[in-house]
Amino acid sequence: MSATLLRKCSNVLGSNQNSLLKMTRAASSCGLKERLEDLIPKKQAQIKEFRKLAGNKVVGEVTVDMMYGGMRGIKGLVTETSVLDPEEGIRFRGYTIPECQELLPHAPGGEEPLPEGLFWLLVTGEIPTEEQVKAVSAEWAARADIPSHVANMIKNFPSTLHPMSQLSAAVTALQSESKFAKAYAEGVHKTKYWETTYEDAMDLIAKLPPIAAAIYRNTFYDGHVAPIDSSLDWSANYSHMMGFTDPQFIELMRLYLTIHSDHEGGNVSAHTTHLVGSALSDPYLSFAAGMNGLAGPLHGLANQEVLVWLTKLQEQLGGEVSDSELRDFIWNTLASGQVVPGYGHAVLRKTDPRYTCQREFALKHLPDNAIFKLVSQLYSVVPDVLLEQGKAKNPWPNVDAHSGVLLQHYNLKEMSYYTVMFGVSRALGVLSSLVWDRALGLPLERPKSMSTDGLIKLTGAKL
Ligand code: AMX
Repeated sequence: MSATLLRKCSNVLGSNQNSLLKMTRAASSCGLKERLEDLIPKKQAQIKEFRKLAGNKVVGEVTVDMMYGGMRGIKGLVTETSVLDPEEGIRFRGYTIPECQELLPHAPGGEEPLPEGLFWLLVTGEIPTEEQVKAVSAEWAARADIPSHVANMIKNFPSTLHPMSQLSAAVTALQSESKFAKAYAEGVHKTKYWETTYEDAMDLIAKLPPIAAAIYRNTFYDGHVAPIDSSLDWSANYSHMMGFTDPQFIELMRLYLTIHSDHEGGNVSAHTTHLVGSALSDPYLSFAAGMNGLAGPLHGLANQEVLVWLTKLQEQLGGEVSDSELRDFIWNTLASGQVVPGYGHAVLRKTDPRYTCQREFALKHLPDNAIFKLVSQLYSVVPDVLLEQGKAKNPWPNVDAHSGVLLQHYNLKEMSYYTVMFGVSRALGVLSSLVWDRALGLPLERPKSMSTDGLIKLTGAKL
């Protein structure tokens, strides 16, 4: 550890540093923050130069249908952390999911990537070393304390309050800890915004497992949450706090928390976090807003909806189901004006690679599981029905078609909780983007809207 690094870390800790362990944790954080300090001016200079050269180049067109059609296909956002190709699926900083599985550090004896490594990759664009990833794990464990008002608030929520509402409310209440809000109130210079955004992002990511675990334990069990173990990684701690210690479940969590993290900038949770952050609302408020969007059934809540739908299907049709019975069930869903949850996507036009890697996990670890077999059978039936119906642009499964069955297998049966886990993972993507938003000085987001009358006039349409 260099002298400068140590000095910085001492500053972070202040005068009440009480152990070498604490100092090492702070130093590790400085590693990632220092990397950013190095990268940010380079990116700022690149964008300045690029805008000088190409600032007035046209990158797309906007049609009337796009305006009424949820802005599909309009290129209007810059997001550095990941890009979604309709045919290929997600790339995190240029790396596909299989590449991340191979290249990102694993836990000892494990095969799945540690989400800490994915976070480092999203923030810096670089594959971290094992040491760097261990340092992030230690850092997050060290920052995981939640204030008593948030712990008490969660304890007092009625178990009838949806876990996503609990998450959103708890994160909003955690805003009392925002270093960004404090620095802003004290008049910090705008060039320094990213530094406290980074601190808030690290704190919030660290505190999400204890918050999410408390929501789980309070809503469905006795409220007891195991304490943070500073020797464990983020996913292992989250699993233990929820009450799950099976090493295979913890491996699943590492995969789950990695693949749900980011899906470029336009999806509802990422876009909302970015939009709210653009008003300089702090990372807690921005992320809570993103979680309110993730809680919608067309977005993150689809993982709950899939299980609810599968359960109905099993109740109605029993265990062994023929393809033709499945087809009828799917057609009934469509005829009643509902969507088939877990299928379709606003951008993707092929099977979601996040579905595929979960399927591979299932083939390896639970090939004989009855619901997995049903999910596989649906994979061979649903796309044909959706194609025959001819409405959905993408008849293939998305991430949510598969996640629930894996959780069910390891006894995490409470479907209404599934979107909270998605949310814990999503923090990695949207908060690393928020750090870059402030580092690049992205302004208040404010697209132009028009009325129908104004559009008719503009297009000269004769009605
Ligand atoms: N079942 C039934 N109908 C579907 C469908 C599905 N799975 N997917 C799309 N459609 C319908 C749409 O509802 C729309 O119907 P309309 O013309 O009557 O309004 C039509 O097909 C065209 O839609 P699209 O352009 O293909 O999709 P979209 O971009 O408007 O919406 C999505 C994308 C994901 C909301 C949609 O596919 C859907 O509702 N899927 C089911 C819910 C789901 O799985 N959501 C999770 C997505 C992933 C995530 O964010 N976690």
